Amino acid sequence: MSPHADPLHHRRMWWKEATFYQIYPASFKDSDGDGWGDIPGILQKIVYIASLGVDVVWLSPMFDSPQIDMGYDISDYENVYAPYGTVEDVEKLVDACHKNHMKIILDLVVNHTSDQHAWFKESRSSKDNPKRDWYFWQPARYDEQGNHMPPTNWRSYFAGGTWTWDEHTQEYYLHLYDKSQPDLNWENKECREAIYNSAMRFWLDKGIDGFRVDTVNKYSKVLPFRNAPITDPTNFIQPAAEMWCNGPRIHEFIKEMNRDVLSHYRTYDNQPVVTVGELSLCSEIDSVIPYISAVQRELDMVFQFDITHLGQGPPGCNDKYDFSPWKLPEMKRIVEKWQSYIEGTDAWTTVFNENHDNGRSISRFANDSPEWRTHSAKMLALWLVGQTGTLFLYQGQEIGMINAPKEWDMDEYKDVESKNYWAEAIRLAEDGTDPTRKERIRHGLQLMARDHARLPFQWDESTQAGFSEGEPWMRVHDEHREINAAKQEKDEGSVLTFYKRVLRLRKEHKDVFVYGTFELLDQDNESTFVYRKRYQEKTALMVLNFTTETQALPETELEGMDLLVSSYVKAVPRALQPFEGRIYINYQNQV
Ligand code: TEU
Repeated sequence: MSPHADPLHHRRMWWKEATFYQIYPASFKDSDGDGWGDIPGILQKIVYIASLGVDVVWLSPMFDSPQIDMGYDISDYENVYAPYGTVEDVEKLVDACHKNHMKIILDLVVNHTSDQHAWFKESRSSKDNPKRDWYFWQPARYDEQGNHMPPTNWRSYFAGGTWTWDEHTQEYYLHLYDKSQPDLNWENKECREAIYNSAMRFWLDKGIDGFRVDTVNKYSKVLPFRNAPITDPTNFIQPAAEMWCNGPRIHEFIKEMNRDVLSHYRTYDNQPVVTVGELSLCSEIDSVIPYISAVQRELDMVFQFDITHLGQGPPGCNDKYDFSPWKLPEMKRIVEKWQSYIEGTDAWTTVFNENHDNGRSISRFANDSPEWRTHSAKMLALWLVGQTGTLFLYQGQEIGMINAPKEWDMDEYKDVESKNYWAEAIRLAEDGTDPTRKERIRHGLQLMARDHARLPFQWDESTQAGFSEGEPWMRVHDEHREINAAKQEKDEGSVLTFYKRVLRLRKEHKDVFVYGTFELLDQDNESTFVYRKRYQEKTALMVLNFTTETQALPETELEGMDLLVSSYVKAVPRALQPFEGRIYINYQNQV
């Protein structure tokens, strides 16, 4: 056997080979003209989704919610946000996915609820309410003047502190995100049981095939609560991730969730249900593996976010949107790390570069100008499909959607995080703490704000891009007449046609693309990204040009290899054209 025989010792599983497609319900398709996407809208597009060649739909939260954080603030797990439809509509969607040979997973958002959830309303009603302990309540501390102070100095994700004072019962409650998103207390067994019943079993019983598990590493907090060390002397609030990320009981909680709930369910075609956890602020391989090592029976896989943090300030600090320019070798190091870390383990990895929490990949990682954006989209498609792990695409990626135009006013940004960072920037600039902050944060938001991914899907060239007959909740991209699905469906050279083709190729050669070992070949090159994949005797070479200039091909690596696909209609000998991507493959001794 060659040294590359069965390199990963990985059992083949349906979810490893599947391509997932994330749908953000607010922005996909509005069927009734109220300006909000909805479930019947998704149903209208089910044939389109299936035609992409994806295997699983991941539906972002469609639960009842006041929408302070776009549905990640849930007020009732067992109901659907009325503008999106009804529970019956979701049942129809589950059915339609299955009839079209796709599975469907929902978002499981159980680190926190909305403050409008009945559980929190009860909890906040009195100190002796039976659900008081389902959330984290703490008495105030007092400063020398006798003013009440929050129990700790922690900074929350969306700018601001993690504690909000409740007048009624004279205590603070904890929220890692917005003040409308109080954290559930997983230490309380009754609370965990309620979560399992309401957020999980309710939907699993309706036939869903698994979950994307929101903020999966934050349920266990370091107790008793204490201050985070002061790393930002200009502020009272301090980055405090170590107080809630990968906390002392986290693995116990996830194991319980798996053992008591998930392990009792199968997919519609009688396979194990799937989980993919959102593992933020976790860059140490040794801390990631325990969540996904198969013998641990926790999660099947996780999203690790080093790639989407490229160019951002340290996560959890007030610098997230203070853009720092990066060079290609940095990106390559990240990809190499998270491609190869599962080798020799029983864990599994994921491949993605977009989701609803990030700017569009073309705008961030390549070039979104009219001249280069189509080439950029196709090159990035090859960057993705060659990589080992489960592939996740985000709606609109397949037609090369790009960030909102730079000319847009900050008022067009609707996201709570963008708004809070922008308000903070204005405050810190105007009080003289950081005079250039506004310009820097505006630039960062133009590149990386979560809003960019939330623009309405561009279906066609009509006034609202075919998204809605009414006024969309978020402005439609000015370029929608150029970038839209209808136009691309008819065009052999479009990003959409290319995506369909390369997703098929990924399946045809899944041994080397999905399961192969990864080797980076040009670490220090700032213009090209060349990586090799191997599976037993089979070899593939991905050659990607990240510049607007022609680049040389790595000729010696190409010996004995055949061109499988180029992102240009016509690949020229000996040179990679601007933003061209190619895949070469060695068919000899094919397995
Ligand atoms: O995000 C969790 C999270 O902590 C970050 O990884 C994420 O990047 C976020 O944008 C904070 O900057 C999840 C959801 O994906 C996000 O949309 C929600 O806002 C958040 O949870 C709270 O539920």
